[in-house]
Amino acid sequence: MRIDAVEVLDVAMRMIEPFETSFGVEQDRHFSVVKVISDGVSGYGECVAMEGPFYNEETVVSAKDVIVRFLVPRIIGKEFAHPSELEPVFRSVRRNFMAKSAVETALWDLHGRLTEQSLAELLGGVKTRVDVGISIGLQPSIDQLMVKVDGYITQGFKRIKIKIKPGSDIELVQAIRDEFGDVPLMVDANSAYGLSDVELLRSLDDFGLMMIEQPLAHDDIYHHAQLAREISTPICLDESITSLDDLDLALALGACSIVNLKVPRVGGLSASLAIEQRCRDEGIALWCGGSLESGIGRLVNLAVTSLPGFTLPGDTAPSARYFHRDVLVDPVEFAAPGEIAVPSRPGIGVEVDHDVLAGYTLGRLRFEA
Ligand code: OSB
Ligand code: MG
Repeated sequence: MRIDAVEVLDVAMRMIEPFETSFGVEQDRHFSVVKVISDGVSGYGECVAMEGPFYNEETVVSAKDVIVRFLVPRIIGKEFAHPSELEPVFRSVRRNFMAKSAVETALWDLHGRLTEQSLAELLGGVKTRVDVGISIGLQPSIDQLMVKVDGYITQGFKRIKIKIKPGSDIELVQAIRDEFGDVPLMVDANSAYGLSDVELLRSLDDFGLMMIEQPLAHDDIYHHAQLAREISTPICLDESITSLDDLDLALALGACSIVNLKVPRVGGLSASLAIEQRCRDEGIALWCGGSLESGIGRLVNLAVTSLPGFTLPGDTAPSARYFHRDVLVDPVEFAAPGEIAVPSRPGIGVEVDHDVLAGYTLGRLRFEA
């Protein structure tokens, strides 16, 4: 495929409700959609960078700058036989994984559409349906959290994840256990604790949690390994794993027994394939995280989850959990309670609804070869 043109759209979508974590609140999703065009066929990719540099170092604006000034010039007018050829092309740009992923996943979608293969097929996916969990943001009160948990259990989500932070942790878990018994439950701290909180973190051991996600700092694999020896709740790393090298370090040190893979956090699907393979080889449990995506990024997550290494339910909820109207012709929905069918049509598998996307689009840059 020769990249004839690239468009970078500024898109704004308001979520149905705010999503609060230990690092902040997000309700208005503002993001770049990258459209790569070859032979009149378009592939789409979504940039999931948040408004501020709090989950990782990227922002909506910084990622767009990297895409427009450093990534688009590396692909425009160029010929690629396969999206895996992008890795060496982008290597000289350090990190900026979400920016790279937006372009890289657009190329995978384009390649799938041009060769009439689904993304899942291209990746080597084996599942036709995937199990889905829910990630619930911090709530204004425990009562409101209980209402949410009740609703999501009723809808059939296969596991419940709640966000925690110092001052909002043990009592939330206790309340859920009291009210909902042994429902599959996990917590995500988004780096809100330190090693000095080991006593508190150890008190979570009594609740039979599936895992605690990213308790310590994003760049602190070493102390996660120390913490893993002090508590019995399995540790899952999210922010700390930005590459296969990070994963190898974490595994060598014993810092985690479970991995949350987010395609954008590691720079795209080639890196995701390598991480999935390593987790499989090492017998490490793996699941697909989410970044409050629109349908474009959501379909990528579903495709990658069809790989055999993804052994636990992911944060890949249906479109309606986030948006009243997604940007796809057919929104992502449950095929059965807690299960989503992996799209089998070419590329990401569902057509982008151009009118709906245009309605959310604030501006557009177009680059021609
Ligand atoms: O840590 O997994 C996280 C959302 C934004 C930033 C970080 C995280 C999250 C989520 C939401 O947990 C997952 C989703 O439903 O998309
Ligand atoms: Mg997380």
